[in-house]
Amino acid sequence: MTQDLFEEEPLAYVAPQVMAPGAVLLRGFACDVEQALMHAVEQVTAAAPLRHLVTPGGYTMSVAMSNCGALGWVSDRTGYRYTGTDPLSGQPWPPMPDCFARLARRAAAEAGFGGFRPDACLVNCYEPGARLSLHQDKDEGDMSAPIVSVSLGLPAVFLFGTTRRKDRPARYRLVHGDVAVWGGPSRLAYHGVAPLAAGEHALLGRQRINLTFRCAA
Ligand code: MD6
Ligand code: FE
Repeated sequence: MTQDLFEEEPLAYVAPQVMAPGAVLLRGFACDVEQALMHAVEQVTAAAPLRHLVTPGGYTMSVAMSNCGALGWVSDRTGYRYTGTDPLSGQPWPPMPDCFARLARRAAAEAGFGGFRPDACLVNCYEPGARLSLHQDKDEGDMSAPIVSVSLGLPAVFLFGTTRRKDRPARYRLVHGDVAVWGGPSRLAYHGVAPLAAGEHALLGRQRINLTFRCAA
């Protein structure tokens, strides 16, 4: 038997893999709760549908987004910001499912950030070709809290740089169940996602779902 026979198999979580000071990958950390997460994603996106936001520069994002929790991240021609209501419905964002909050808290603690209580979860849906250009997450009120990012479905190449835009980012292949956490000295690291390759995931089909947890208030 060779290792590559198992290339797409989710690994059981072992230990953090360090990307940079304050930034780790927890490989397979979300695998044991995948069914609960998927069910919750369906509930959230039924109440607050995935949509393609427009950037302040006038581009339509290739990633489709929704939110849950007290605050949700939105973009339009006037800028990026967090809102308490979904601009599509005028209603509050759906509450953060317990399985989301528990996983995010557990992942942050594993990465060395105890007491993480996110108030915002961005749900990102990537179809083949969708990408996210290099950026910093800097619209949040609490920079002492980390970002926790959960990958489900098709694999993606995650780009993770430094706090300087000009530094070439490292590339990490994220698969179903992987969790990335960045905070402390890496909280403002530039990061992004390379164009998603086509494929078919056993549970999610032709898409990647990413859940990004923040303390936004
Ligand atoms: C990811 N997403 O999809 C990482 N940041 O793996 C992000 O970094 C992100 O999707 C800010 C706003 C939307 C995002
Ligand atoms: Fe980001």
